[in-house]
Amino acid sequence: MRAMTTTLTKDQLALAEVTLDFTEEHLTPHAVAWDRDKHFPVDVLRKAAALGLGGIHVREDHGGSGLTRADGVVVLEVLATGCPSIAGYLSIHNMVAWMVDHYGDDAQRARWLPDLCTMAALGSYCLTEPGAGSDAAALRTRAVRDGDHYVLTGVKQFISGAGASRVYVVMARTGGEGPRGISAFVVERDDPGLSFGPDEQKMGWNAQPTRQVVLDGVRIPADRMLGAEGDGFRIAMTGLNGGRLGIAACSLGGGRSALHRSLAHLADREAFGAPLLDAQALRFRLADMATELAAARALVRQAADALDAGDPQAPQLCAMAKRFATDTGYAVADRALQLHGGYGYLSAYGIEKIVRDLRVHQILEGSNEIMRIVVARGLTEV
Ligand code: FAD
Ligand code: 2MC
Repeated sequence: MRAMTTTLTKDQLALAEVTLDFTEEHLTPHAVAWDRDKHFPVDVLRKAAALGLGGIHVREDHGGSGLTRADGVVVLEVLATGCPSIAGYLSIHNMVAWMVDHYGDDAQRARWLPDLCTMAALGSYCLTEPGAGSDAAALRTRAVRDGDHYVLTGVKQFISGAGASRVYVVMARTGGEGPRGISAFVVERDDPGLSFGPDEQKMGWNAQPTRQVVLDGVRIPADRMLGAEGDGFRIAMTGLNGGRLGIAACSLGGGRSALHRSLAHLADREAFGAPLLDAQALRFRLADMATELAAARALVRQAADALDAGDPQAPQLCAMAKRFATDTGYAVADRALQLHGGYGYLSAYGIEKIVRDLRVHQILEGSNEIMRIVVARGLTEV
């Protein structure tokens, strides 16, 4: 899986090499067992952080790597060839770290970034609620000002890393209805009144916890607010632009792994007196899988460049890339399962796990229907 014909820079190729070595040593051999045992390997995440992957887009003064989005999608794609679930969590953690870096003041950056970058502290992103998923601006968690404090009350649903994380970026309502009434806060795991629901039983993404975050009168100092009052929705959405690229890259990695496993399987498996790889119908299928992944990768990189350049069309491009790459990654993984015959259906081969892991990428960080809404709005506003 080392060879990759791309337009990567020399530095990006070196980054991909280092990340692949890490992936092959620390992720790939364990991914099936972590999925089976629902094990969240925090020790391995900290090893990734030692390579600079805990603060990929964080500035260097507090321990970040200061890399671009174009670099980040290379890293996440490679990590996801080993385990999409762990790469997906790393993408979310890095979204949180970037939000603290980008919107935090000096004191906030100094307080949270060093531990986020080493992953001594893990991060979680808390937007979704039981009654507000796609329509995120309808969220009902309230933050009420009380002297020098805010008191937060509400429930956040489906929070990745919840319970294990120490730093929670929570979007809560400080004003009236709609997006402008929302502010962003950092809540810490030890803040009194914070608790967690049970770990959800899921189809995939089993190597990381997904739990409710329950805020029952959590009283935090006013200096926990990120950015200004009323800026929370914009902060949340800006974070998600990069997050959506990360999830898109994870789908590319899962799809790439499924493709390479299929190639190896068809070369090895004999039927009707010849390796299955000799069958043109199957070779054509591999060719289509490779072509579609390459097209998705090009779009992901274009969107990453747009985000790096501050292009006003970047949110739409990130949405296009998320929609297209997550649909493509899933379709490629599903076809890879078929190419494996009955073995694809067995857990030990790792293919059905990739299918299960990639399925949720079409739903989270904005479902693919919501991505179409974002893209279409961009078209009609031009
Ligand atoms: P709904 O909003 O109820 O949507 C149901 C269906 O209707 C979907 O297919 C949707 O696309 C479609 N739909 C909705 N509105 C429209 C429309 N206007 N037009 C067309 N179709 C529409 N959230 C976080 O904040 N932090 C996390 O860390 C996090 N991690 C997650 C991890 C997992 C494993 C999962 C499953 C979810 C996670 N989420 C997280 C939540 C995720 O972002 C939401 O599930 C997602 O945004 C969809 O919201 P919903 O589930 O409420 O679906
Ligand atoms: N980038 C920058 N700004 C954005 C933006 C984006 N991608 N999307 C919206 N905004 C701004 C928008 O410009 C507007 O700003 P202003 O008030 O200055 O005009 C403001 O945010 C409000 O936006 P809208 O008027 O478009 O708000 P609306 O309520 O109509 O819908 C929608 C916005 C549907 C795009 C948004 O609710 C959405 O993205 N929903 C999906 C929710 C989601 O992605 N959840 C993911 C949870 S995290 C997760 O799943 C994980 C695994 C971590």
